[in-house]
Amino acid sequence: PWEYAPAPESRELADLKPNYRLFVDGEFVDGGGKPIKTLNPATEETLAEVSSADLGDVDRAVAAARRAYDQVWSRLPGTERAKYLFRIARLIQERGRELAVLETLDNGKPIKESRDVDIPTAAAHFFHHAGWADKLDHAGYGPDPKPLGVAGQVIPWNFPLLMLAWKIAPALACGNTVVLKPAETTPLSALVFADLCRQAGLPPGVVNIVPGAGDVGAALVGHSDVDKVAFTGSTEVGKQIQRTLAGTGKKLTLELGGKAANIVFDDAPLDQAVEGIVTGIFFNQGHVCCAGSRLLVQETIAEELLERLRARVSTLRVGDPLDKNTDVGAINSAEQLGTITELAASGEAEGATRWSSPCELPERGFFFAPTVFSGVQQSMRIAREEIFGPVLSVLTFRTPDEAIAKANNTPYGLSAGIWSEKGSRVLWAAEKLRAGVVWANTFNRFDPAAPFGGYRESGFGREGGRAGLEAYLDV
Ligand code: TXE
Repeated sequence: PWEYAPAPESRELADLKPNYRLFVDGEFVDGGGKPIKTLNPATEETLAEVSSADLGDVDRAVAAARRAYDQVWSRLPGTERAKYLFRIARLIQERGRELAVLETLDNGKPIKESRDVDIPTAAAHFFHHAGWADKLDHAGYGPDPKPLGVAGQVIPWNFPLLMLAWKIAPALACGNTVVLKPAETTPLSALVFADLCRQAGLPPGVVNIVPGAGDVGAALVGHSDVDKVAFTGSTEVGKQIQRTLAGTGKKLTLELGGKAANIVFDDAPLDQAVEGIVTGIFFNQGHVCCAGSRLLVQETIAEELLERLRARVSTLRVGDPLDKNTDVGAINSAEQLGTITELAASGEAEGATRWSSPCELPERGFFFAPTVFSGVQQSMRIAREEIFGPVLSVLTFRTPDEAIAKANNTPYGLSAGIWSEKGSRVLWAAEKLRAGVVWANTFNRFDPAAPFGGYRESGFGREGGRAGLEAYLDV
């Protein structure tokens, strides 16, 4: 819904290079950590060398956030905070092309996705929360609902700018200040965002960005002067953070992995379902926590659906992420490519039938052909573990009850999809599915007004909507 304004001519990507440093107290500064080399995963070339934080830098960033909280941000009326959020949202739009290209270079995602999904949805998130900032007093929380203080936020590499927006927009809207650590393989758009905060005239210290590896994240979330922790990433690290924070009284939200079921009933509109299945698993190379990675299809239509699915997947263009026609880009890192390769091999070894798109993969860069496994059993690793890549596991069911039982047979519970023309069946299934988000006859749709978050090992707390605000307020 948000239109692009042309990027200012003067802001060539090269001009930004000097700013690939930490952003602390409104300034770009060199960090004490070992610099991070970030690659273009589509070419394996070094994109930029980014200064990394050490523990002293984390201290300085948290202190700056505390000062900004005490002296400026928590004292500003909501109407004033709203203006800053609006300005940031507009600047994301104005610098949308620059951000989209940078995101695609650093992450490997197709430019049509960064251009049409990541960047506009990030802007939408700031617009939405700008709208909340001056209405919190009237939202039924009582007068003057209190912000929590300094938020320590750690984000992953799959949607670098969008995850930043999900974290920073509600925090600022409610009057908190922020120290955010981007993922080590995708730090660049967060630093352009920092530049954009300066451009917006945001008071120094309200937003601080500290690139670094997991040790920097651990130092940040464990810091004694951080009041609220928000983490998106692996279930393993999420559990570790939960253990670290036990007994500290800090507020915590975790958005972790998933193994979503995408359920196709025999009365589903099949062509529409095929599109939804493709979006569900091949969007962003499957690097999506809510990806529809388990397709559950009713036995009577399984053969026909699979045939149509394979034909459709064969048409996906895999390759250069900067090409506007590319559907599936590069895997973000050699490490992630290794994980996907290993899990796919386990699927074959455990007896599932492997089919891969006949596409030609580029010689350089980290690429993986879109792959569909059929004949998958619930006990197989590819049915249980998060692959986080363009690999779909297809299981079948006979009755609706069996579909629900299989869908819920996972320690995760982030999302699910239902394909059926029958409204009563959709409502019945949505109620039975243990998942934070249930899509019906669509998949992977995001809206800042809709709360997003998991059940069980997918984490707790919500981002977006009113529930997302409450994670940053004492009500
Ligand atoms: O995640 P990590 P990784 C899943 C996905 C993927 C797997 C591993 O299955 O294959 O996790 O990915 C920071 N304290 N998801 O290794 O390590 C780290 O620097 C504090 C699903 O990239 O969890 C980065 O900024 N922070 C997921 C962030 O945590 C720590 C998205 C995520 O990295 C830390 C990503 C520590 N001890 C991966 N250790 C989703 N829910 O969307 C690392 N970090």
